[in-house]
Amino acid sequence: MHLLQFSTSHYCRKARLALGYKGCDYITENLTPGLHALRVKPLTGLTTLPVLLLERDSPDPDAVTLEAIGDSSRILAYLERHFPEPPLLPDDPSDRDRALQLEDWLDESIGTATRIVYYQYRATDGRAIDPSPLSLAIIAIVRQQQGINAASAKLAAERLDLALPWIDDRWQCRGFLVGDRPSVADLTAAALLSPLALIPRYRDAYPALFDRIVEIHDRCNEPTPPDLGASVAGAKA
Ligand SMILES: N[C@@H](CCC(=O)N[C@@H](CS)C(=O)NCC(=O)O)C(=O)O
Repeated sequence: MHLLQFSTSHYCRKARLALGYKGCDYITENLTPGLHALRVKPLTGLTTLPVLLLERDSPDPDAVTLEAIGDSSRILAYLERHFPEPPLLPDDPSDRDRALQLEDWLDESIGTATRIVYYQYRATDGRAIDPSPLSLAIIAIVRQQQGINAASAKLAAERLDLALPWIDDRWQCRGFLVGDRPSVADLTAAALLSPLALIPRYRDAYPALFDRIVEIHDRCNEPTPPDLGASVAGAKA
């Protein structure tokens, strides 16, 4: 399998966590933001990454047919169907529905809120993290494309302030967001919240949550993001 990704995207991280959890062999190909659409749109009709490419048998033995799966949740659903062990969905049907609902909420609300808060921070208090012209230009382009400003960041931070105590409490008290083993909900939260480790306000308020994110990365054989490793180690010191 072949994963088309942006190396720093938290949605691509989600796909890698699932591939690692299932023990799949795969290679990654990093695309260049902006130019990526030329490659991706003909494959999926979307411009977003991640995209998983699968080789399919073709009637012509010299040709290879590619199937493209766009969207991280569809990639996880594909993996669950074709690599059922270890499972990423609970056995209990109502827990299973709940895990999929949580995955959708995390994707559509919390993942985007994280992105908004993260890029607002990088453009303001966190500007010194990488003041190179290239980095600042990329941050400016993302903020412009996504309509990120002080007002949208305030709204996004309010969404995170509702979500994070619940996720933190659930992980600390029960170990998992739903059911009694890791599910799509846990992997999605671990991937989509990881950029917040760079922001002292979140790192200081939720040390156990970031420890849990590191544990989930370990379980999925996915390297911990450098910011997260440094943050958690720093918080523990
Ligand atoms: N719901 C999508 C969201 C993916 C997403 O927003 N990807 C961003 C990178 S973090 C992207 O590809 N942006 C480029 C674009 O929209 O053209 C998923 O879960 O895969």
